[in-house]
Formats: sequence, structure tokens, C-alpha cells
Amino acid sequence: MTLWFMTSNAGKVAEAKEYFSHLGITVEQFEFEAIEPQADDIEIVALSKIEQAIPHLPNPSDQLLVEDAGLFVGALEGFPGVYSSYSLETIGLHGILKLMEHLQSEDPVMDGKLRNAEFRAVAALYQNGQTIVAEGVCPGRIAHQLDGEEGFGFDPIFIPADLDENGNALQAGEIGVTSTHGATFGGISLEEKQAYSHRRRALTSLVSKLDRLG
Ligand code: ITT
Repeated sequence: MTLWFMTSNAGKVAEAKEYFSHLGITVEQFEFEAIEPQADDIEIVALSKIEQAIPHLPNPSDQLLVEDAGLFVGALEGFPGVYSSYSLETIGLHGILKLMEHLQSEDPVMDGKLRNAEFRAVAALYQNGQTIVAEGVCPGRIAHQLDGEEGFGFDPIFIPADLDENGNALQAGEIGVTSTHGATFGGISLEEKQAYSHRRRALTSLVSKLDRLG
């Protein structure tokens, strides 16, 4: 079975391919230029993009996936959020770090709280005339400097929160059984990132909703 993933982002395709390969599903990139609505909610953006693309599917019985993500920084009132792509292209990673320069503490727990951030992803899947939506969140904090060359986008400045034995994210400063030991997503492999990833969480939730639908 082939699943079309509508995105221009090769990093997102690589992660979705890795995730679905464990389920025996092949993911193919679907190149389509949808108009992104100006909305303050990534779910609205994802749903608008999928609606625009459905009529252009090679085959009406094909499955189509859209997944929209963003980085939401607590101290910046959720910025860059829905403006993540634009912010990355304009002020870039150094710009985000600069906006947060004054937010630091010697105490690691306090530092984590001051610099808290989360990635959010909304995945929307169209099949058989129906669209299913699911969300995934990855809490963490913004690093003080760039670290690592893996991944894409904001990965070199985002340190995910540690996870407990059930894979649930812990509070800033808490040590979990799964930890990057302070490394950013840019400092770990794609496979390691999946344990924490907002994208993997959104796709897992999507798949369990599909299973419930039978
Ligand atoms: P499409 O809309 O074509 O899918 P995009 O790159 O615009 O591609 P998003 O809107 O989902 O993708 O992402 C908004 C920005 O957030 C964009 O600059 C991404 O590089 C970045 N981003 C998304 N997921 C990320 C992740 O897992 N790690 C690091 N950066 C991420």
C-alpha cells in the first residue's frame, strides 16, 4: 500500500518513511503547492492543505497524508508557532537564540523552565472520502547554542524532555529512563528522535484512530 505524503520538506518525509516502514507501508512524497491560510492554529492549516490537494490525487482511492508542525516557545508567547517556516527562513536559529539570550539560570531546573518550548504536529489523513486528524506534542527546551548536524529545521536548538518508562515526557530537570543527556535533536539519530518526536506521536495517534475505525 502506498501513502502519499504531501510536503516540500525532505526531513519530514524521511521521518514518516522510517515510521511507516515498521508497519509495512510505503510512503511517497506528493509535491503539490497548496496555499497556506493565515491561521493561528496548525490544525486549520493542515486541513486546508489536504482539502486543496485531494482533487489532485493521482487516483481517487489513494491515501493522502498532510502533517503540519511548529515550534512553540513559552517565553515568546508561542512564537514562532504557525510562523515557524517563515521565522526559520528570516531570523533563523541564531535569531531565536538571540530573542532568548536573557533567559538563563545557573540552576538547570530553572533554566529548563525559562527556556521551555514544545514542538506540535497535526497529522491529517484522507482515505475513502474521509479525513482523520491527530495531534502530537514533544515538550522540551531551547538550547543555549546550536548543537549537532542531524535532522532539519529547529533540531539543532531543541532539547527534548526526558521520558519515563512508559514514554511519557517528564518535567524540566527530571531524569528519565530515556534521555538525550542534554543533546538536541540535531545531536541524535533519526531513529533516536522517534522516541520523543511530535511527528511520531501524531502518526501513532492517527494509526490507532484508523485501527478503531477498522
Ligand atoms: P510542508 O509545509 O511543505 O510540509 P514545512 O517545512 O513548511 O513543509 P512545517 O510547516 O510542518 O513544514 O514546519 C514548519 C517549520 O518547522 C519548518 O521550518 C520545519 O523545518 C520546522 N520543523 C517542523 N518539524 C520539525 C522537526 O521535527 N524538527 C525541526 N524542525 C521542524
